Amino acid sequence: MPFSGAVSKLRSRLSKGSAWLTQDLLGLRARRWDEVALEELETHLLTADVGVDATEWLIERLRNPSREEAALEPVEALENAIVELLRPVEQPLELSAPTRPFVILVVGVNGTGKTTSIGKLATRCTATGLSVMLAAGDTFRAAAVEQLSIWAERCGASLMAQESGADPAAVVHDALSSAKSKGVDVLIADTAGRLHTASGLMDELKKINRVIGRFDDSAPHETLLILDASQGQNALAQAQEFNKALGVTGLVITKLDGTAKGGILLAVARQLGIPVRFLAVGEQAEDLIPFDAAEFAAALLQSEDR
Ligand SMILES: Nc1nc2c(ncn2[C@@H]2O[C@H](COP(=O)(O)OP(=O)(O)OP(=O)(O)O)[C@@H](O)[C@H]2O)c(=O)[nH]1
Ligand SMILES: [Mg+2]
Repeated sequence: MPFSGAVSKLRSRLSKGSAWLTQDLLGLRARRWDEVALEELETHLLTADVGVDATEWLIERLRNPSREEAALEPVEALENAIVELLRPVEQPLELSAPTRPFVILVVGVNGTGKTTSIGKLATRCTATGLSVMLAAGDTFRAAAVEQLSIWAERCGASLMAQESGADPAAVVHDALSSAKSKGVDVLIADTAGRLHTASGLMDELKKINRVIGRFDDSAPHETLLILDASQGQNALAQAQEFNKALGVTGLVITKLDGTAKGGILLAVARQLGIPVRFLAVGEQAEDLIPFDAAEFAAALLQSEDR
């Protein structure tokens, strides 16, 4: 099984990036959640990108535990609360659509890991027997097509690309038309990185969206925003703007193997409520892990397998 051992991998990768709660909470492990400990926790959460909303929610949850929760060890009670907070955004990506292909439009700011995540996702799809086409909608960077074609070749996906500088909406249109005629199962469209504050570039994405919608009014079936966890609270601002412009239906949180504090997931869950489809913990195909709230909480707190 190429994708087994996700929990232990997540755990070891997060700890490589000195998992925020593991480190920060070691000193709290033996205590009760009294006001002093809660205050200390609050500071840790705020400095770990958790954000004010999610932090307040967690602190309130621990301050007013149910009877069963009050009997738990402090870290266990925190883990429970984190799972409860994250559960609503644990919604796996189901590749089912009324028509074929299932269309995934991938967006995000520069360098967050869009193209790499597409490669990993395509690999997952082809490994389960689905036919995949990649559309090179990043016509801005010449190297982008090359990068995508390496992934396509490696996993057996087909690739639709045009010369650099071409209209990305036209690339996606041609790819859709080809995918439809060939009966391809999944079409994944890459796009150039862009700042969420650049309105002209956001309009370009809306145009791609319209072109896809004209082809198939149920598409795109997934608008996937790629967020770099190491960008902390800025990732939240990105999500808000992309969501406003396009209606984001799923998130991939990348680079959780780096120096990221990981708390951004809690902020995203509390403030946006957009489904988190995958976590990325490295550059290889197998480093894309379907999001599981309990696994993530356990990995963060480095607790034992349950
Ligand atoms: N450590 C680590 N590196 C990652 C991860 N995801 C992507 N990268 C690396 O981050 C860099 C940027 O990734 P790309 O996939 O090119 O990002 P992009 O969003 O397509 O970038 P642009 O197209 O330039 O906007 C590359 O060096 C990737 O290998 C991850 O989960 N962990
Ligand atoms: Mg790219």
